[in-house]
Amino acid sequence: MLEANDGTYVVSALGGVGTGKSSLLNAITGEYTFETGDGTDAKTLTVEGKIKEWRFAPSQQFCHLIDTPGLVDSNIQDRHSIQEMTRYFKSLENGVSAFFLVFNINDIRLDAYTQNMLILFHQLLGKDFWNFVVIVFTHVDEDFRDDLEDNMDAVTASNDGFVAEIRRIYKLPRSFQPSVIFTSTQNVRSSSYTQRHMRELYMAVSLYETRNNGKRFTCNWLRQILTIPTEEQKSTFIKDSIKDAWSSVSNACQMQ
Ligand SMILES: Nc1nc2c(ncn2[C@@H]2O[C@H](COP(=O)(O)OP(=O)(O)OP(=O)(O)O)[C@@H](O)[C@H]2O)c(=O)[nH]1
Ligand SMILES: [Mg+2]
Repeated sequence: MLEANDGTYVVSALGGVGTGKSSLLNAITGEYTFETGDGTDAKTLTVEGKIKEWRFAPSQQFCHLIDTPGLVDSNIQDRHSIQEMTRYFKSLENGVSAFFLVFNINDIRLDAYTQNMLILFHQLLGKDFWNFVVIVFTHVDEDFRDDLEDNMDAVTASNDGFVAEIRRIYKLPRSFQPSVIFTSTQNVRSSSYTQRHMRELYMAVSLYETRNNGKRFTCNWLRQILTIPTEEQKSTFIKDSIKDAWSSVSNACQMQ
């Protein structure tokens, strides 16, 4: 069993149900590490972390991969999932190198539900969260790549693209230029196309480590949780914060 050390990259996949989070982490490891579903019902139900080698990195690199349940909508189940994620993240001494926000390229609308999900992360984790975000689009399979050109352009369009919209909605500075990776998660062992994208993803994380001067993501909220003496009090505090963040999400929606 591998153990994390200071050089181990810590990465987590976040996003809606069935977008390919578990498949993406599996592609990084080159093996079936996390269970995957069929994209309809939620498959990953708990937060799970594994330390593995980044299989197609240019040099040997270990990574602590954290798979999370897909968020479904603003409801009790999501609150529970976020509570579980918090429990896991607060136990990470070295912080997080990067969060992969995972979307399916066939569904690139920044709909209300996606916006709510992002507002919630923003509220709980703070603005600094965005400095650690890599945006990953799955389902860009090699055979269909040409047909998906329009969708890819719509993501990166500088004025009204997906990334520009995120910048506008969350009032992020122009310097918010996240790495955006378009990939397939399929057949990584045999497909040099998928392998190339896993290297690209690795380079994005490595770039963030350099850009953030080796400082990994943690935030006041997570630090605050660590100082609370008992597990029971921690749990109440986490629940209350999520409730507060959620009500500000609902208020924001009512105002729209
Ligand atoms: N063709 C294709 N299928 C993909 C790709 N990525 C994921 N899938 C399929 O999408 C379905 C859902 O993938 P998962 O990895 O289980 O998605 P998830 O986001 O972990 O889902 P939950 O855990 O339920 O939230 C599976 O059938 C995958 O095989 C991709 O890049 N290309
Ligand atoms: Mg999953």
